[in-house]
Amino acid sequence: MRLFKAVADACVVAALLVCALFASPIRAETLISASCQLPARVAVAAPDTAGELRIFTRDAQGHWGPADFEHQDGMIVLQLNPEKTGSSRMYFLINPRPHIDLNDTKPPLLLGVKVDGNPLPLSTDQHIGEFPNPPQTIAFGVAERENPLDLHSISAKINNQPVDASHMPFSVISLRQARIYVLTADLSYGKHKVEMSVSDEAPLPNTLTAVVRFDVFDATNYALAAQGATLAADSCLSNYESLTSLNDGVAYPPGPGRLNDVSWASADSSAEHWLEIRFGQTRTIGELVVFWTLYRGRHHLPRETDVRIPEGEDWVKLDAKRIDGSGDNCITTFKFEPIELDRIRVYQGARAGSDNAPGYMWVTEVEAR
Ligand SMILES: [Ca+2]
Ligand SMILES: [Ca+2]
Repeated sequence: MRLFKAVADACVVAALLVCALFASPIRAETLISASCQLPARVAVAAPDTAGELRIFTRDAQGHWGPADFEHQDGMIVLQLNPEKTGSSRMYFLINPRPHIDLNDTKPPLLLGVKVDGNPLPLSTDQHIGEFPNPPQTIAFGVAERENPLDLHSISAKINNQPVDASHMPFSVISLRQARIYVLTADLSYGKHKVEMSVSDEAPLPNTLTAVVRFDVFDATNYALAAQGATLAADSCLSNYESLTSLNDGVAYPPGPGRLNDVSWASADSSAEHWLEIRFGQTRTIGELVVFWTLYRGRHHLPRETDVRIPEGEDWVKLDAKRIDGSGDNCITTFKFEPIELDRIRVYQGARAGSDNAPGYMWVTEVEAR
């Protein structure tokens, strides 16, 4: 009995809230949603327009049909019947526009995707490759069969950040067809994800989302996996066995975490540590850049580090100028006379890591050019 009263009270509160929201007369198409677990009645002010009042509600199968209501003294009284609709969440649509297909459950269609004018396969989520320069524009052709497109719903994100309207122009071909452009020319090196969304004008909108992914790489950086390079290391700290994040072009990974998805750490030991870049072919190299890991404000820049090249079975130190970054640039740049080679190593001296972690080497990215 106590439970019954609590639920009944909740229904009354819901009803009062709906009434408060619609104290002024309804003029245009209006969607009302109400939550109630027991039969109840909700009164809302009636539209002040003349003509027939049309009110629809959704049944348990999601179909819209005429709603039970009374119209008197300028008020509409709606019957909330959760048993009949099969859900505690009920929807009422008052005076829908005549051309709207209420039972539309399909999102707009993707008609085509183009990158800088070149058509791509028709897919709502695709990786389109690696580029030395970012694309200028990604264009999405969209069409809606059942209802008009809701042009106010058009949105885009680049790397999960909302795109400003000035970088997302669109052209309207008809009420049901549009071309939406996302401008991507300003992107830097690394992995990118461009996401576009658009909805239809169904009472409960259906949304199309299309995603295009690509990588932008520095064409002068021969250490990149995209350039055919692979990596090797003397050892790995537990759970840091993968080296793939060290030559993926992302030198400044987002977020505070520095796990193996964005960095590699050697074993914590008293040995020298090294990371080897295997170019896969002979390259002319005169600069090696190491992005050491910066974690929770602590730099893991080693006290001793050098570059070595193969000589027979040995690795010999290269006469290189070492330039360390400052501030948040936890970087060492080695500069030397350009030399032809197919592999090169960066070493960290024995127990010569950072002051707070001398036994291991911790790197986020390497570049060679
Ligand atoms: Ca639709
Ligand atoms: Ca990286």
